Amino acid sequence: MAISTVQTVTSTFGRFLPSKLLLSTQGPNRFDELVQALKLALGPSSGLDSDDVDIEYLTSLMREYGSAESEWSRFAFADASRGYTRNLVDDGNGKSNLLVLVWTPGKGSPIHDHGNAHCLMKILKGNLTEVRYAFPEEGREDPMKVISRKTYKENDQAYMADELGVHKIVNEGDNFAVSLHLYTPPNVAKSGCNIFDETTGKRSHISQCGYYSAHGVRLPNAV
Ligand code: 2CO
Ligand code: FE2
Repeated sequence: MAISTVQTVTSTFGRFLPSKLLLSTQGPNRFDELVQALKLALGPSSGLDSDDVDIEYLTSLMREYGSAESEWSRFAFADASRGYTRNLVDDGNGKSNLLVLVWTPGKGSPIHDHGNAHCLMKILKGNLTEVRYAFPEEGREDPMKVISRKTYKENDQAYMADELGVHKIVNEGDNFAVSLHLYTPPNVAKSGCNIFDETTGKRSHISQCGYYSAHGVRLPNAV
């Protein structure tokens, strides 16, 4: 992108970014600023999974962002043949996975866990319903127990982790919905996750939770 005019801005996230940013005439993209702020908050690459991330601070950064579709639409690939698409935005110096998920109307995810990682979710567009279940005991065959059901709207935020159970997300609306998810550490990207059968609680391990696109580019043979 040509930078024809140089502007100086101090953004909302300015204290975490260099105080002067060079921006195109199109003005600041606050989504890109959020991505950079999250990356900075996670710290430099250490080659190790960090357990000492400040989830409250990451949550506050995501909360400060007010969704503007033009800012994130380049990551949002829709595919009505799937429940949802997983689109990689950033890997946070190897410390996280930041994904834009695009949810097909009337469809959703299987019930799944989060690989012992933190999951921060923010709605960018539309409404999404989360159904939480108690984490099923391994070896038992029982119908899964619903512990909560909540519908989130644009700019709402949620936190999920295995200690809170497992969940599925469903788009009950008539239009595609979009959400932003930060996972840290990136355990699921490395080792997959478990999905669960609602009627028996039986788990199956999914080793490849792949991406439909990465950094705004559609991946051929996406899983
Ligand atoms: N965890 C699911 C995934 O990454 C999406 S549901 O929200 O956590 O595919
Ligand atoms: Fe999830």
